[in-house]
Amino acid sequence: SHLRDLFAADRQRFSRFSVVWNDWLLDYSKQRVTTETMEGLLALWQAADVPGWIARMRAGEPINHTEGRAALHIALRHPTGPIMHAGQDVMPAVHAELDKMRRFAGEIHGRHWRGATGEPISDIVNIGIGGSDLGPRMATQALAAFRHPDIRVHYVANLDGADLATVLSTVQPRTTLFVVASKTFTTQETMQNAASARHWLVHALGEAAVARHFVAVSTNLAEVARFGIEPANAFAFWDWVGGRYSLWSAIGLPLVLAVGFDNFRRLLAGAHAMDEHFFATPPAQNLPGLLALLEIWNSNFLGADNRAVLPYSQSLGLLPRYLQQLEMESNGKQVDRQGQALDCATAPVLWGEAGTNGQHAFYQLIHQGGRQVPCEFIACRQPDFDLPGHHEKLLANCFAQSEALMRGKTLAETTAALAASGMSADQVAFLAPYRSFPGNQPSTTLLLPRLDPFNLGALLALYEHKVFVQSAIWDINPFDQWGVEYGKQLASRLLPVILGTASADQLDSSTAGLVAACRNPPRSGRD
Ligand code: G6Q
Repeated sequence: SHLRDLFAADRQRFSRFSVVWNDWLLDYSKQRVTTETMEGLLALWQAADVPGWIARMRAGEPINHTEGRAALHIALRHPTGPIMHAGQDVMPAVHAELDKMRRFAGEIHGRHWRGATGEPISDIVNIGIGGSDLGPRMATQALAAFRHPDIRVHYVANLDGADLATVLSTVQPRTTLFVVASKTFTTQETMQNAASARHWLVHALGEAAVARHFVAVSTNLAEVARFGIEPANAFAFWDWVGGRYSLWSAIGLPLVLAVGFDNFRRLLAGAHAMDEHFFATPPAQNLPGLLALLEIWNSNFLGADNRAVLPYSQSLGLLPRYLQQLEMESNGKQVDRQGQALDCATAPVLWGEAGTNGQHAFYQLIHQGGRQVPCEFIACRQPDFDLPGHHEKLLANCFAQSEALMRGKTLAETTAALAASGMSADQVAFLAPYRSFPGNQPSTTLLLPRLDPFNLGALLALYEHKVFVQSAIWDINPFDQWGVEYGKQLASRLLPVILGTASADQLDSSTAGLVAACRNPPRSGRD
């Protein structure tokens, strides 16, 4: 069926296929589903034992079975009451670490923490990559309206020296604090950037300055000490927190410094509110559950191989990048929990960009490219930066796009419209095929009241749980990442060849050719 026909046949379609949670609205009436489809999808919730998986996660069982670890990020935003892991309540340690973050942020914001020359800190540089970068980086931009006025927070991730060098060119050693964020404290990119930053600081202020200008966030406190960061300046988290699920832990420290601890607390409260909703709500009203099931419908049944996330919020501009890691690293798997190859697709390719910018770039393909591109629109009723005349236009663009993608424009409609504009019959016949739109492109729209710490926390927890529901249905482990580990190993193997201390003999001809071309510029045979 075509979505325009489904809407024409049912005046109640919006109320039938939309859900309200607090002051949020999830409208999935523009998805290609019927009541019958939804009944079938909702049955998957029980068939895959999603309630059982939720119970196992909450009980701290090692559901990350390939690494023998629990996945207890929900504990990081749990306010009171025990959460058990290996026979111990983790909550006292969680709260102690939060308290340490609160005190530290108080010292920086109160200008009590001084750099080696006695000046207060004005710039924070977070050095981390992947899960130790994307979450706080995205959230710092998302909460730009809540930024502390005296503190600028920068993020450096890439091994490419251009990343660190450009940030260092904008800050002063005397007033800069580096946060070295790494769960393992062995990641090549982070260790290289941290060593270069340390060198830059020591060159300007001397070795003794390190204690006032470096703090660390890690589960590996022994390595932190070896790097030369004092235990008092180290913030801990635990192996039951996955990298891409770690924003809520001390990995959120740069965000705390950017927006203050009270706002971080509100972020945690929002995530916890979504946890409670997820745990207690039947699938037909369960926001993470619905998003999970609708994507399974689009990818496993309708054959879509991708999903576009389109926030109509400049502040949420990094959300697609963050979700790329959360969704594709978690569920980009093809081996089930029994070690067998899956015979169905899992996480689709996720991409996206803030609206309205994307409209002037890639939306053309979504409208007329002939591919299925399920779209997820995210909008806020109120703006976070209230410049007169902007927000209503932003919302109009967002809703107009989902409407157009749903309806399309038939050849007959286009022909009539062009004829009415006074065009000649020949011109109309020539142009009409180009100016018609197939429509029937599925989309969901999530309308939030406003972008604030509470709603951001709930939004991110929504996606975490959506990924979890899908992993239960696909029967995969969403908490390991052997592809990332593989990349880490491959680069270490090749480095000695690039440095010229190992031979290229064992390499394939392409890799050997690339290495050789870096040493001696290649020449074209025509020279
Ligand atoms: C996240 C991944 C990966 C990880 C980075 C950084 O879930 O495992 O993105 O976060 O490789 O690792 P470290 O925090 O150990 O430096």
